[in-house]
Amino acid sequence: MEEYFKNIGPIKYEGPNTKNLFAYRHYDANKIVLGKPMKEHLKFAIAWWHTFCFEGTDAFGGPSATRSWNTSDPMQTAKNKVDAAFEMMQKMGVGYFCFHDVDIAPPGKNLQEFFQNIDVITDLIKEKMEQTGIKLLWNTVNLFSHQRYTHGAASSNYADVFAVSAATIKKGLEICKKLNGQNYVFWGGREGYEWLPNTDMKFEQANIARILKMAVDYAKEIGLDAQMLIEPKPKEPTTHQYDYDAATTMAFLMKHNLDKYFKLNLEANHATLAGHTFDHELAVAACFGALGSIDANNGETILGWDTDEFPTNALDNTLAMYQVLAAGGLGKGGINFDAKIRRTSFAIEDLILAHIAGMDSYARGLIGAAKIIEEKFLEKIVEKRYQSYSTGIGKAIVEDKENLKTLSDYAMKLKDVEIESNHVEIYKSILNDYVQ
Ligand code: XUL
Ligand code: CO
Repeated sequence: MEEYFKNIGPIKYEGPNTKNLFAYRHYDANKIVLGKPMKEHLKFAIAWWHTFCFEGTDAFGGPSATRSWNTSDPMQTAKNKVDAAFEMMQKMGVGYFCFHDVDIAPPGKNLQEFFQNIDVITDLIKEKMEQTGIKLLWNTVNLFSHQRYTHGAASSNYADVFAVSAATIKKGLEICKKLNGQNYVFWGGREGYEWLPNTDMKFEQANIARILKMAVDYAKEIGLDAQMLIEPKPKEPTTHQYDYDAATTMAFLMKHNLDKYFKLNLEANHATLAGHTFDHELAVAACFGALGSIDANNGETILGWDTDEFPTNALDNTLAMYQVLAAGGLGKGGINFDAKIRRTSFAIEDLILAHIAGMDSYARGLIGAAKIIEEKFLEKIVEKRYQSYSTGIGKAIVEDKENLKTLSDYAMKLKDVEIESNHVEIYKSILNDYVQ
């Protein structure tokens, strides 16, 4: 078997002072943080598409990277990618992976051939999983790249496209069951509109809900107990994606009585595209008890679009991990690097270095967030801000003992309403002390 990441690894923790680029400086898998090892807080996953399929292309140019797993035979290439993936994950000590159906197997001439190819490759993946103990964090199906999905998948104006989408999701759920996936993801690729005046939005959303119900029913039928996840995104590729952000997606799920079956897979770059910070999206999901999993990356705010960079902003990651810890963790979810190397980082070792960068940055985030929690830095600020609700009239309000008439009587008798400053600048400055 060919070695793809030659002379590299195993990648070990060497601490922040190491000069070795091929070492973890902050991610120390077995170090106990808030009572459990880092590797359990940070269930990192490698994304097949960005790591083994992406070759550095952008809108202005073709591949910048050459990968030796590529051959003229698509099935051989797919098999080589399995070897490369497990070699990389083992060398890095990464315990999970994620993929779309199209990432792992060639399309063949028709759906039948595609599904056969998937069966062959998933046999191979299953074997490797058994040998290594590496797990499938989630899989999904790509219902957006093929020409047939030009007008959407479940939201397409063509019933045959809806049917092919259903068949593909059925296969996706079967793959998840076969590989014991912890989660199953729906990202609404082209489920949105290009131009509102030619779109029946209510009809399209009802059809998306229909296919999700079918998926829930089929998962039950085959005994799949993976957590179902929806991944919000506000735009790209459509002008307006229906699953705009966490709040919009929860409203959609609740309207269609699907909220008990789904949690959210939140992606940092999607949050910023929606005009939110990433921790905002995590907090919204947590409010609904729907914080499922993370697609870790960074957007480039100057460019604006979905650049899917590796996450290296320690403050952002600290605030994100704070939300995760405050919500009690991610359950079956994990931290999938939905991130790709820059076009200029075309060397094979960049795949490893970029993941080290992302893992170290999240480890910094975890350590900083744990310190915030241990020292109750933010908890104390929040507690103080809302203290008027812990006694007197405030307590009565949150205990639902008041109404507009009783509050009106109370308010009329008030001489002065006193409020205090937030002192936000100094607390923002002190927060920097927690960033590792
Ligand atoms: C697209 C995106 C997808 C999903 C899975 O922006 O994030 O890769 O994570 O389909
Ligand atoms: Co994503």
